[in-house]
Amino acid sequence: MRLEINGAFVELAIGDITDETSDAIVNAANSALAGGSGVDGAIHRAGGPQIMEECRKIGGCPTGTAVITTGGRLKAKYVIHTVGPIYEDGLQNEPKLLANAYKSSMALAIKHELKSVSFPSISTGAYGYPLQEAADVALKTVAEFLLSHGRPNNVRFVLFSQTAFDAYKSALEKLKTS
Ligand code: AR6
Repeated sequence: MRLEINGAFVELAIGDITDETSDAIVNAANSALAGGSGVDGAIHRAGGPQIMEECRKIGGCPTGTAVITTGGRLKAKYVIHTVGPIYEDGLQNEPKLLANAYKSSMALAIKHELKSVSFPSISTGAYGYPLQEAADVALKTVAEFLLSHGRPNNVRFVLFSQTAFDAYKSALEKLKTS
């Protein structure tokens, strides 16, 4: 499923993000860049130790910001590590922090002249962000970014389950009609 925005494409897929061939895949990291479970664990396992070596040198990544490392053994050349908010009650600035995580990642992709970037569903696993709300924030933020920048040319959301795919599909359909 795909939507064109300002000459760029937003695409939804079901799959494992570590198989992506985009220029960069985005990691749902923690602010210590210490590695962990979920997509973070999968990326470090598939990409090998070089990614963690660079993370250690960088040292950390405050919530809502992003940093870039090698993709190590991954097909993707780079990993953009971003940190979404831990969801508490929705009143702790969570939507803004989640939007900032997507914006920072997109800005870093442009800075490095990357044409394609693949995102997981940030904050919706261990960090507990309600899936549909997170999907709405993710797609609205990416659409707004593409409207003003027109790049990166291809933004893919790689969802790990049919449920996640359906939530993002519904968010994409809302965008089409807005
Ligand atoms: N490919 C695509 N999506 C995946 C994959 C994969 N291989 N594996 C899991 N997901 P989470 P968070 C989905 O918990 O909520 C870590 O310990 C998963 O189904 O990975 O941002 C970090 O170190 C879910 O929908 O990230 C942090 O401490 C989504 O990815 C913390 O978890 C995000 O789930 C970050 O939590």
